Parts: sequence; C-alpha cells; structure tokens
Amino acid sequence: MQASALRSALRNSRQPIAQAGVARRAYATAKTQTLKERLAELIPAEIENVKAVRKEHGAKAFGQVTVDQVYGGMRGLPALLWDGSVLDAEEGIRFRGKTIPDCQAQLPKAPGGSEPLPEALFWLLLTGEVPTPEQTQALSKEWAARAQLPEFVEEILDRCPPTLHPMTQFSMAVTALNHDSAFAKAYQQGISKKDYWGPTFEDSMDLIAKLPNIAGRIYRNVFGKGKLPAIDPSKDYSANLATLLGFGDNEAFVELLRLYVVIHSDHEGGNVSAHTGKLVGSALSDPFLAFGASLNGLAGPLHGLANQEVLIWLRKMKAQIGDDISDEKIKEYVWATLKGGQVIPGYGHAVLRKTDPRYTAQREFALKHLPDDPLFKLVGQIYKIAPDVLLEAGKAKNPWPNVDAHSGVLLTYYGLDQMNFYTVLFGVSRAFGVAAQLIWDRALGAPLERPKSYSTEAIKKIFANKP
Ligand code: CMX
Repeated sequence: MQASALRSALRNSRQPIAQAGVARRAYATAKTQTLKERLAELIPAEIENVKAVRKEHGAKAFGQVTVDQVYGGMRGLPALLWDGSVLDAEEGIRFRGKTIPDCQAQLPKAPGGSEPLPEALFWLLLTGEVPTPEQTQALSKEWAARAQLPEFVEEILDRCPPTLHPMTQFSMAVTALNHDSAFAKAYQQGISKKDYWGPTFEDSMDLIAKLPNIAGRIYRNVFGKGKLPAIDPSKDYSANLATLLGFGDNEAFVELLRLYVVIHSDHEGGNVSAHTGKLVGSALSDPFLAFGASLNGLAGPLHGLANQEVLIWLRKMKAQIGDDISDEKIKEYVWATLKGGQVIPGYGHAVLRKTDPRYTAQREFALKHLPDDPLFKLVGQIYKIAPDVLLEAGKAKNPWPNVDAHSGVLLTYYGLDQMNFYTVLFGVSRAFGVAAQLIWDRALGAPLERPKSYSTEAIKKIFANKP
C-alpha cells in the first residue's frame, strides 16, 4: 500500500485497535522504506505485468514503417520502452503521469522552498510514487554520503586544459567512474541475470551522487573559481550543487537548480541522450559507460548544447543591434540567422508542437524572481516574434520555444554566465532519467538493441515493383 493510501486509511479508520496497529506499523515501514527496498517490492509485479502485456499484445502491430522514417531520423517510429516519462506533442512531458505543475504541487520541497526536490523526482521516476519527506531527505543524505570522487578522477579533471569543453571533461570523468562499477565487477564474478538490477541501482546512485563534485570541479577549474568546498551531508542535492559551483548562499539560485534538475531530468526515451544511454546500457555496459555516452550526445548543438547556443545568439544579437532592441530589429535578426543557413537555437522540437512546458516553467520562475531583468525581457520579446518568422519561413514543424530558449537567461541572472558550462547542468539533470530507465531495463531483462538497417540500394530493390 502507498504511504498516502495508508495515511488516509489510518485517518478514516474505524477498524479495531489491533488492525489499526498493523496499519500504523505498515505506514511507519512505508515512511522509512528505502528506495531500493521499495523497488525490490515493485520489480516482481512489473515483470509479470510486462509478461502479460507481451502475451496479449506482443504480436500486434503499431502500424507501418515508411521509407521516409528510415531516412528521416526515425521520427515517430515506435521502437523503445521507456517508463519514466511520456512526451505528448501538444501537452509536453509527464513524469510517471505527472505534469511539471503536478510535480511542483505534489513532490516534497525543501523547508521554506517552493520548487520540487530532484530527490523526490528520482523516486517518482523509479517507482511511480511520490515519496514521503523522510524518504526524500534520506536520498539527500545517501547521495551526500556517496558523493566523493576517486582521487584519480579528480586528477583527470585537474589535468584537463581549461580550453577543453566542459562537456568533454564531464563525459571523460563520468566514463572513468566505471573503474569502480559494482555492475562491471558483479558481471565479472558471474552475477545471475535476474540480479542485474541491484548493482545497476548501486552504480546509478553513485553516478547521480558524484555529479555535483564533477560539475563543481570542472566549473572551478575552467573558470578559475578557486578550491572546491566539501559536500554538506545536511543539505539537499541542489543546495550542495549550488555550493560547489559557488552560489550556495543564494537561496533563489538553489531553488532554480531544484526546478532546473527536475524539468531537465527526462524527456521520454527517443531523444539522443536518453536513447544513447539505453542503447549502450543494452550491451550491459555499466551505468557510467552508458551515461558517459549519453553526455556525448547531449553535447551536440541540436540537443543539449542548444542552451549554450541560445546565449551566444542573444549576445551576438545585442552586439549587433545594441541595447535598444525593437521588434522590427529582432525580426530582421531572426531572418538573417535563417538566411545564413543556421537554426534559431532554442526553437523547434522533434516531437513537441506547442510551447515547451519546461520553457513555461522557467518563464514563470523568472516572472517571480527576476521580472525586470533586461535579458529575460528580451527572451520574452523574441517569443512574440520568432515563431511567426519560423512559420513564415515554412520549414520548422514546430515554431515554438523549447527548454533551451530560457535556461541560460536564468543562470546568467544569478551570475553563472559562463555559457559553455550550461550543458553540464543539463547533463547532471539528464542522469536522473537515464539512470532510472537503466535500472528498469536491467530489472526487466531488456535485450541488446539491434534494429535492422538498409542500404539505399536495398531499399530500391525492396520497393522496385511496389506501387
Ligand atoms: N531554426 C531554423 N530551422 C529549423 C528550426 C529552427 N529552430 N527547427 C527546425 N528547423 C528546420 C530543420 O533544420 C529542418 O530543416 P531541413 O529540412 O533543411 O533539414 C526543418 O526545419 C524541419 O525540421 P523539423 O522536422 O521541424 O525538426 P527536427 O525534428 O528535424 O529537428 C530540432 C528538431 C530541435 C533539432 C530543430 O528544431 C532545431 O534544430 N532547433 C534548434 C536547436 C535546438 O533548440 N535544439 C534543442 C532541442 C531541445 C533539446 O534537445 O535540448
């Protein structure tokens, strides 16, 4: 029984004392149950659930696969299982059925805070349940306890030239964590397939826990921000991340990070970073190797690097036009970008066909915390102009802004204005979604991915005599 159901059962209880006692003990257990214990309970039922779905529907077809889909980046091709989140083209993302506003309303928050804690989101992604505040806090503590980096990983980062892109450093450090992978070790020792999820869970917890130290170290090394402070086990994940970056005293920035990590955590399975992690994990590469690969995909300008590109684009716009920017000048600049054969960064999406609710959540944060910031106003002004230009240009299927159109402006406002670091924060967040799915993939015995590829010659032959 879920904690909330138990709570209400207790509240409404007219049961004999003995039964109420049992319920109270069950509630106390549920309240303190760890994430791993809860998962261990959920996995057998989900294995049966999947078996039943496959038995009933396994031979049914989703529909046709067209030649255009093979050439067109597999858009819309139903090909992957991903339980943590589902993306609707019109509505945007839902994490285990919950929208971003649902998460803001229902997930536990820090004392005095109003944004959901990423710890709670990870619990939700893995179990489909909202954790209690105690369980959320226990995750903060557990991650703090697992946060330390092996010395050799610190040395790898310290030896990187500051000119090496932060995302390259990030991916190197994450990949190197494979040195201590519980999964890789267990596999060498002959672990049974049914037990794969246990060490995958341990590696995933270590991975998420160590990311603030990696991100903080890269930030301080690359931008000359001094020595990294220690993780504080009494603070939540985002507060520690903020402290490691040097912004721990600013509670509004900590709140921003909580929201940031939650909204960037997962965007169903087909995007490049998520799919790459799943694909590499399917070879039974451990979570560090799998997520290192995710990061290399996230580092592409059509994916996560777009948050850096947006800021570069905005700065160029300001340098070209000056501070007094009229709608007409913005329109001209957007057209000039398109005519130069470049994309408008932060606009468009492979799946979404409306304004990204992750953009909206950040806009609402800005309206609350920085309504008069000139760069925020500029982003809002572009929002009124760019979609019409993209529509008129007639190519992009979605002229609306995505998550990356807004994030850099918020970070810049608080003083984190080193834009080539932005994708690292996206990467810290994306680990939550990828790790959750990696754990379920191993629990459900997901097989090696191996889709079929065709050459153009083969395609010509297959369809030569077909209408
Ligand atoms: N500016 C200019 N042209 C755009 C565009 C944009 N923002 N968005 C799409 N287009 C173009 C595409 O480049 C494509 O042109 P070609 O036919 O010449 O190749 C055409 O419109 C059709 O593309 P689409 O089907 O609408 O979009 P895709 O699924 O191919 O691509 C995306 C999606 C996100 C890569 C694209 O919209 C884009 O490049 N946007 C800018 C980069 C960006 O913001 N990326 C971040 C996405 C979110 C994330 O993953 O972080």
